[in-house]
Amino acid sequence: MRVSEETTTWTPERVAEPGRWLAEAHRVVALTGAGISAESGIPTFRGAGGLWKGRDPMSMATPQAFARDPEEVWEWYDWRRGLVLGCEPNPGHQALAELADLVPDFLLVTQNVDGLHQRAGSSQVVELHGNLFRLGCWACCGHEETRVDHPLDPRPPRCPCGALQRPGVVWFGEALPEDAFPRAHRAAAAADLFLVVGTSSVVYPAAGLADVALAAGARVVEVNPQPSRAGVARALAGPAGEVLPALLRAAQKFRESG
Ligand code: BJW
Repeated sequence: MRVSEETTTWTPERVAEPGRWLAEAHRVVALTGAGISAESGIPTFRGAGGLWKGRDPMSMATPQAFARDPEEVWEWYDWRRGLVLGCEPNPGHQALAELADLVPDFLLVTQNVDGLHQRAGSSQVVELHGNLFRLGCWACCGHEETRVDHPLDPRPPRCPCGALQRPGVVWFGEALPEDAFPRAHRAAAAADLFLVVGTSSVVYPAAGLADVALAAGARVVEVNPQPSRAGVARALAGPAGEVLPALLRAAQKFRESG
């Protein structure tokens, strides 16, 4: 559901109260999506600019596409690795890394595969959809490795078992990494405050986490230039790189004065 931007546009005044909620919360979960990396120069999946290197990401991010043409899909992911390596975390990533020091129990759950949260200094990150720099076995032998070099081989390299290797990300119809979703779900169910940042909230099961938190009585705060959710305690329409630092400052100010 799309919420009116007019009534939700962020201002320092509209951030003050959620800042207080943050300062008072014991258990906070932040769920991030592609929008938080947009200001670092990484395109989002849906909406304007959704064509990446002439390809629709939705048609590439499937096991069917890799089965049909592993070299094309591999080459596209390798191009994305290069793109991400040329980008830096932005103030939105950095604010979330700092929030972890403010809140007693903070968990960062991301749908992103770009590793920018870790590069911004977040140490506890649940990656629901894998990571661009991880490689897995297409035949599911269980072999995994991490490679940050770029470019990688022009064709999918071979796994030690002889099968092709594939990008270590989660494609449509595939299960999320073992433990990632149960951990995120447990944290959402126990959260006082749940932040939803830069996601269109259309991909499940990630999008359902905010509903889990809402049903358990948490306040949900959304940060997105085009808020995607109904039922939130506060929608802050604006870019994450501006709104999250303001939210962090508001929480810090409340702590210092309290
Ligand atoms: C800004 C901004 C700024 C811009 N600041 N914000 C229940 C109901 C219906 C369907 C399903 C269901 N449960 C499962 C399904 C099926 C499917 C699904 O959800 N389909 C729907 C699309 C209909 N889900 C799956 O298949 C999942 N697997 C699964 O459920 O497995 C079950 C299973 C169990 C056991 C055995 C086997 C199977 C897997 C989902 C995998 C998603 N993969 C991708 C690709 C990852 C790899 C890659 O990167 O290539 O993940 S798809 C893509 O979408 C990517 C993203 O993580 C994900 C979410 O996108 P996100 O992050 O929300 O980005 P956008 O572009 O959509 O939105 C960006 C937002 O940012 C916008 O709102 C902007 O306004 C905002 N923005 N600038 C803040 N500056």
